[in-house]
This record gives sequence, structure tokens and C-alpha cells, in this order.
Amino acid sequence: MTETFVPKNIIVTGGAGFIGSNFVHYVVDNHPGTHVTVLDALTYAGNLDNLKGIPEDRMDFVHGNICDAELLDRIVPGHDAIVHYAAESHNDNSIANPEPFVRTNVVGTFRLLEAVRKYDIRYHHISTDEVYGDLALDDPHRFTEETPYRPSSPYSSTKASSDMLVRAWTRTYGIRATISNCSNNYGPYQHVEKFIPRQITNILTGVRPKLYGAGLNVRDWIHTEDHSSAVWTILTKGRIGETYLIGADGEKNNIDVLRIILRLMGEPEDAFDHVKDRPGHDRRYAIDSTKLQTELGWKPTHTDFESGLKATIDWYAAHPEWWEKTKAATEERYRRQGQ
Ligand code: NAD
Ligand code: TDX
Repeated sequence: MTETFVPKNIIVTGGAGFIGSNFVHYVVDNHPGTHVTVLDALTYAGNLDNLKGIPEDRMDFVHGNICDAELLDRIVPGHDAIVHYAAESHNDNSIANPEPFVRTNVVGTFRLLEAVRKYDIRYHHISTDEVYGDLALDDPHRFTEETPYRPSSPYSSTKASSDMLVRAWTRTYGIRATISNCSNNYGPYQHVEKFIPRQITNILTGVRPKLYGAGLNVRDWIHTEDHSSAVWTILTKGRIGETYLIGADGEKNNIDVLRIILRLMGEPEDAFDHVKDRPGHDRRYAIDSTKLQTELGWKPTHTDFESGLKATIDWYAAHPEWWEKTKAATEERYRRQGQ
């Protein structure tokens, strides 16, 4: 299927975070005709180092908040699309303090939608499989675009709210929007608060990994580069008003992922601690990405989880300067939560 929209000048919100910065690198490396403006508030999760090495003529950086309507009035004109990654993204933080999640994820999305409506530009909304709640471990079904919304955490309920705003603005005002709901990402530049980087950097610093509860919860892992290629495919070929689920058939339970990490890092597979479980912890996520694959012809390329994980371990081992600054404060926060 050919591209129906060829973006020349896009805004990427949250482009200094984990998945947003990987997307910016992907666009710069693969689509020379597209200029990127990153709009990012540089919260604890944003890091300009994630964008190092990008040529000046390919990217501008705007330090600002998506909730700032006046700022959006200044920067949106002249762009032909917004790809919206910016969010408060961590479930555990949302349980400790939900307020920033409502502000950024709900109000921030509202502000962007109003700007999209005013300046009549294309909009792609990045969301998560967590809006669908969870599945039983033995449920033969996976999430599809038809699965009813049933979010369980403060984080996922604010992401679900933002999806609903996009759907309403599309139907009522006719904005040109698409939505994608992706499964758990892994790869370089992921904050050390998240499961995989937390355990890798624990091992690198001589701390035992921490597994919530029994560790039987299942996540459906996808390499962040495959997420980027899927988003580009939807932005350029997707049907307006549609939702596409993104996943790469990567279901694994947490204890198995942790044992693989330990083995790849030369540690005994039982060298970890069980800690307090997450309140309301979703049991299992699983994505059926048939629609994206058959309608738009997208395919993941990182299909060997172990080799993707090995490359990710190597990246954290080679870049201690990137994560050492945030590691101690993150672990202190977890220690206070008993995790
Ligand atoms: P992240 O926490 O690593 O990065 C978020 C970025 O957004 C940071 O750079 C931060 O500074 C910026 N930001 C936060 N609030 C802002 C505001 N008010 N204004 C401007 N910038 C702001 O997050 P991530 O893991 O890269 O997730 C990116 C997006 O992908 C989110 O929308 C998330 O819901 C979605 N998502 C994540 C995953 C995953 O596995 N991490 C899976 C599916 C979907
Ligand atoms: O130390 C830990 N020990 C542990 O067992 C941490 C940090 C997590 N876990 C468990 C909880 C989850 O079952 O690992 C699993 C993954 O946890 P997170 O990395 O916090 O991810 P999750 O809660 O699944 O959400 C992620 O995927 C969907 C992203 O953070 C979200 O932004 C995305 O929407």
C-alpha cells in the first residue's frame, strides 16, 4: 500500500523521552524529507542526551509544556502533523500521585486537539494496550480494536480518557486523527524506573533485581524500533478515524524475562528478590495486530526477543553516564514504597 500522506514538517511531543526519542531517530535516519520539531517539557523522564547526534538541519527543539495553549499557537502553524508521545508514563508513579497524569495525559491531549482543530493539521495519538484492562493468564483471546475499554490504574485510565477525547474530536469536529495502542516497549533510552532497565542497572550496580509478587504477570514485549516503524506506517498510510493495535507476539511473564536477563548477564537465575506487589497489578496484556499487518502491510523486524534484550543490556552497560544520574533517586523512591 502506498503512502497517502507525506509529512514534511512534524511536531513530536515527548520527543526527549524513551519512545519519542527513538521515533525521532527513526524518522531522521529513514525519512530524509521530513523535518522534526520536538516539543518536550523535560520532566524527570525527558533527557536531551537522547537526541544527541541528530543534525541541526533535521530537528528543532522547543522546551515547553503541551498544556500551554499560547505556546501551541506560536509553534503549530507551519507544521503538517503532530505525533503525540508526551505523557506521564509510569504506573507506579500514577499510584503514588495521580495528579500530573490527569494534567498531562488528559488536559495536555485536549490542548493539542484544540490546536489541531484550529490549524487543521494531521494528528497521530500514541496510546497503550493498558486501556483494555487485563486478560486472565489462560484466556485464549488477545486484545483487538473491538475490545471494550476497561482501564485499571490511574495511568491507564488517563490514557483511556485521552483516546476518548481523540475519538470525540474526530467525530464531532472532523479532525484528521488516527490512534495506535501499543504493547510494552523495550530498547535503548528507557528510564531506569521501568522493569527491564531497572533490573539490568540493578545487576550492573551489584543490587539484586526486584520482582513484584510471584512474577507471573505477562507483558507483550515489542522492540521500540518496531513501534516507530508501525507509527510511521499509520501516520502515512492509515485511514483517518481508525485505531490500530501495535504488537509483535512477544508475550512473556516477568519471572521468565528476569531469568533471561540474569542468564545473559552471567548471574544465577535465582539471584533476585520478590518484593511487594503493585496494587491493582494487571495480570496479562496481549495484542492481536492483524489489522495493522493486513491492512497496512506492517511487520516487526526484531522478532528474536533474546537478541533484542542482549543488545539492550549491552547498551546500558556501555552508557553508564546516561543512567547513573537518575538511578539512586529512582531506587530511593522504590525503597520508600517497599519495592
Ligand atoms: P517517557 O516517560 O519515557 O517519556 C515521556 C516524555 O514526555 C518525556 O520526555 C517528558 O519530558 C515528556 N513530557 C511529560 N509531560 C509533558 C508535558 N506536559 N509537556 C511536554 N512534554 C512532556 O515515556 P515513554 O515510555 O517514552 O512513553 C511515550 C508514550 O508512549 C506515552 O504516551 C505512553 O503512554 C506510550 N506508550 C508507552 C509504552 C511503554 O512501554 N513505555 C507502551 C505503549 C504506549
Ligand atoms: O521493579 C519492577 N518489578 C516488576 O516486577 C518493576 C518496575 C516492574 N515489575 C513488573 C510490573 C509489570 O508487570 O514488570 C512489569 C512491567 O512493568 P513496567 O515496566 O512498570 O511496565 P507496565 O506497568 O507494564 O507499563 C508499561 O507498558 C505499557 C509502560 O510503562 C506504560 O507506559 C505502557 O503504557
